[in-house]
Amino acid sequence: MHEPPIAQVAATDPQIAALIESEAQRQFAKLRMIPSENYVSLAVLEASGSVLTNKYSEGYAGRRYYEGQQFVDPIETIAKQRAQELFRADHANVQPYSGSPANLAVYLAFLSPGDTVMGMALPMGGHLTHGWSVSVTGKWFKSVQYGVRADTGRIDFDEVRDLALRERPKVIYCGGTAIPRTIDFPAFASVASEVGAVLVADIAHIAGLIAGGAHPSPAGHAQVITTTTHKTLRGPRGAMIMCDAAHATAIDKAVFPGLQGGPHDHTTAAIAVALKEAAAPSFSTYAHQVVANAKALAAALSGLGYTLVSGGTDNHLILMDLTAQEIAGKPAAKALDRAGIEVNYNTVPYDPRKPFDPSGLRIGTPAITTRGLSPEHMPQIAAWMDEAITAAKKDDEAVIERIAGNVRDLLADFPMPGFTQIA
Ligand code: DSN
Repeated sequence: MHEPPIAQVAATDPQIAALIESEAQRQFAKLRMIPSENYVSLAVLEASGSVLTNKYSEGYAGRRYYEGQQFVDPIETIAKQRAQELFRADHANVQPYSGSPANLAVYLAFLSPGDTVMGMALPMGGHLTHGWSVSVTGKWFKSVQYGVRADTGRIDFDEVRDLALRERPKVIYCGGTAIPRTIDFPAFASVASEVGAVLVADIAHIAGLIAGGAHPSPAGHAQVITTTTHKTLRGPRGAMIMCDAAHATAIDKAVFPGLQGGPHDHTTAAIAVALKEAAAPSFSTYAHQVVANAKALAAALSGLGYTLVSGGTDNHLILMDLTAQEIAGKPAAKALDRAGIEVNYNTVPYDPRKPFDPSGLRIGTPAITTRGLSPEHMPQIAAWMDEAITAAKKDDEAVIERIAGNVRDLLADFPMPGFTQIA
């Protein structure tokens, strides 16, 4: 049974209602370990499913192009203020629809087509919108990309500095989607200041860890901070841009009217709720537990002989390199999914295989931490992962099915917000 009940969807559209129910059941029964996913609270679910979806609000609080903003204006102002306080920023814009539009707004604010941007290459752990070749950010701008060292799996700041001095980018991005180590914001700030670039910290993956004090903050180092709101931060699907006062007008103009029309007010309200939750002491406990779980899982996987990029993790994610195994990332991820353990296949740095059939697995602990799992559960999860990968190599579906049952039994005792199991 889904909670809150979706009786109206069931009456109007039983087909979609049944699919939503099945997805809720799936989310309850699986170890969801895709590092960019989580479970939002019922409060966040309620706000994002509210009547605010009926409203148009182009513009900003007090300067809208539509009437009827008596309640939307304070909602957006509260969301902005909470973001500014939590991330210690002069200014926040909470309107970007998601992470890619947030990053595009940064390009619009500070670059013209053909200008140079520097970011981490996607296969090294960066993001599409940090200048990767297939993205508009790599097609319309001159993009120069840094990576990690093959021997350490970590960023080499001599390389970053040399590249910046040679290419003189106007914008430098730090952060990404598959970086298992702490991001050294002061080191990036020093390079950016040497070449006069705007430093943008994309903290989408680690925003919740930063809010909870489990990762250093880019505040005071990056002039601009972009983030999604739905990963470790545990809010609705959305994004924010935070910046210093000097860049506020450029960012606001770029988001609206530069790139977007009306903001999604229901999302804004849900972001406000999530930010309130993220400022509570219990969120700091969650953030530290996410990291403790990832470290415990990394230690257990290493102990079983698996190679981890950079040798381990400082944050919420683990990048497992299967190049030495007789199985690639994709079949391993599919077998794990059948075993009730949901991860995603991913490139590893210097991957000899193609991006759609890469050598790695990306594994994260935010969602299982929200469910209440703790470091003592991690050796068992690592053992199941190992068993499932070994079984996949031998086409042993019986083992995989047995693990899925074990996972279901374990998770039955850990509640999921938005779902009540009724026998
Ligand atoms: N697709 C997101 C992730 O999974 O990391 C980043 O945009």
